[in-house]
Formats: sequence, C-alpha cells, structure tokens
Amino acid sequence: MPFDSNEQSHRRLNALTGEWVLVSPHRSKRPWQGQQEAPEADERPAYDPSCYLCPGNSRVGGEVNPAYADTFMFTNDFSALQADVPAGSIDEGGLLRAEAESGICRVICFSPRHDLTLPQMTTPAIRKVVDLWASEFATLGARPDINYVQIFENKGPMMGCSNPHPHGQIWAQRTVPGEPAKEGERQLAYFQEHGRTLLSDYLKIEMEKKERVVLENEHFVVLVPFWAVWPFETIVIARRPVQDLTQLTEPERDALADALRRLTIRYDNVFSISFPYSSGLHQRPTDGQAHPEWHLHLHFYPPLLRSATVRKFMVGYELLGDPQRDITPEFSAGRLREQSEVHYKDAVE
Ligand code: H2U
Ligand code: ZN
Repeated sequence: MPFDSNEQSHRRLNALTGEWVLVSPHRSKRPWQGQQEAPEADERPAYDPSCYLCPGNSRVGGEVNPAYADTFMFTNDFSALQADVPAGSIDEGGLLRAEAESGICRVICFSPRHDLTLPQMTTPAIRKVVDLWASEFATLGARPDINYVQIFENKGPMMGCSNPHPHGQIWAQRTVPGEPAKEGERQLAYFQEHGRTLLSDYLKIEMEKKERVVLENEHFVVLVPFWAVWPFETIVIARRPVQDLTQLTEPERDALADALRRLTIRYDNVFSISFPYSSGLHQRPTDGQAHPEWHLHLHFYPPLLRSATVRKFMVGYELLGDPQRDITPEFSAGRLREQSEVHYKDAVE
C-alpha cells in the first residue's frame, strides 16, 4: 500500500524552524465532544467614550490620545520590556542563567474607528498601517540597543486581546527572540548552501502545486504552509526576497495592504464572525548586518478549528511531544480559497 498523505498519519517538517508537526488526516471525521464557547459579540459604536484607544480619550497613565485621523502610535503604558535596564547576568554553572533584557513596547491603532477591524478597512487605510509598521521598524531598528523589532496583532478575546479597537503592538528589544532566531538560522544555512532565500525556493514549489495557495497578487502570495500547525494558519510571503518593510516599493506596500485585506475578509467569512488570530511580521534582525538570507513574511495563527466556538487547544501530546493537526493544510487552503472576498457584513442577500 503506497503512502498517501491525505489518508495516513505522517509528520511534516517546518522548513523555517526545523520543528515537526504530526498530521492525522484519518481523524478529521471523529465525533467532536469538545467545549462550546459563547460566540463573540462584535456590534460596536464607531466611537466608545470608555475606550483607551479611541481619539481624544485618555489612557490609564493619564495621557490623552490626539484626535488622530488614520493611524496612531504610542509607547505602551505597561511595556513588557524596559528601555533603561542596566547590563547584567546570572550564571550558576550554566544551569541558572539570566540576562538583563531591555526594549521598547509600542501600541499602534490601525484606525480611529472603534467599530472596524482590518478586513473592514479600505486598502488605502491598511496601507497607512503598513507605512507606520515600516517607519517604526526603521526608527526602532536604528537604535544601537535594539537588535530585533517584532510587530504583531492579537485579535479577539479568544486570543487575549483586551480591547476590540483595531490595534497591534510592537516589541523591540536587544536580543533576537526564539522564533525569529530559529527561522534566521535555517534561512542562513539555506542561503549559504543555495545562494537563494529559503522562502523564494519554497514559494516556487507552492506556485507550481497551487494546492495550498489561498490568494495572490503581483507582489505577495498567501498560502497555508505545508507544515501549518493551526487549522487555518497562513503565511504571507513577499515574491521579491526583501529583508524588511523599508525595502518594499510603493506598489509592493499597496500589494501587502491588498493581501492583508483579502486574507482577513476570507477569514471572517469562514464562520461569519470576526475571526480571531495572532499575526505578525518576521523581518531581519536590526543588528546592523544586511542579512540577505532573511525573506520578509507574515504569519497568521488563528485558534479556530471547526466553528466560531470550537477552537484548537495545544494540549497533551502537543505540549509533551510535537504539535498535531487533523484536517490537512490542503483541506484548510481549499476552505479559505472557496470564501468570497466580499465581507459577510457587506454581502447583500
Ligand atoms: P492587547 O493588544 O493585548 O489588547 O493589548 C493592548 C495594549 O495596550 C496592552 O499591551 C496597552 C496594554 O499594556 N495599554 C496601554 O498602553 N495604555 C492603556 O491605557 C491601556 C492599555
Ligand atoms: Zn476605541
């Protein structure tokens, strides 16, 4: 009997991180008796006087937000990283190790409108978010004490997001954290061996197969990676192997905004809800090196599995062994591909 990855258990390598995911396609038909969570209510006013991100409102620290018209950035009033940490470390026989870590945390409001989310914004409005990401990457990354800039968004209460006002965060710090460090090592090894970026060659394979591609435009491709862990995980890959947002041309920035809008509309349409996720950019470290091995991309990690309320949990074997999935990345890509690019709230009956 020949091996069939659509039917039989197998493991897939994450080419970017070197980690494996166990895939169990034969289990996707098993009966579900999991927890049912209440759907998220998402009818909101355009302006909420009690929201600390709305224009003109004051934040917890007492600062007042300006009457901003498109995007707005401020330093997080409860930053996880402190800028003024003195150098220092602990090392007891290599077993108890700690290092002082400094950094800067920022919050970025995507829109003054409290009731919007990325998929409900226009492409030019999302483009302004892309521009702010690029300028923050440049400003923070230029600091000698910042060697990595992580831009991300937590969306929805299921992802622990504390406020529905459309916003994201930036954590910039002295060291390169675990995920980009793993990806950086693998990309460097690949680039040294082949002289091309890992994601250029991966994208070429995916564009030939097409079975995991969700959408594309002139400059970006969105696909469910071969090694996806989360049921509807996607990766947004720049066609040109650029290392960071500041290298994108104007049309490429517009294309990124277009890809983000179309992807998040499809996400919302899967279960006709505001689709929760954590997403973020992966770009080169800002350590002063060129890093030609780095290839700009974004990850989307949505927690939902088979309905608006049934989520995937990372438990049991996944905590102790490897991550595992039942529905295949190919199946999920098909579900995302068949969605309309008209948001369900805008769709006329
Ligand atoms: P979430 O994206 O996880 O909802 O976080 C929003 C951030 O906003 C959170 O990191 C910050 C919190 O520290 N915040 C402020 O900086 N000022 C405030 O007045 C409230 C929340
Ligand atoms: Zn608000």
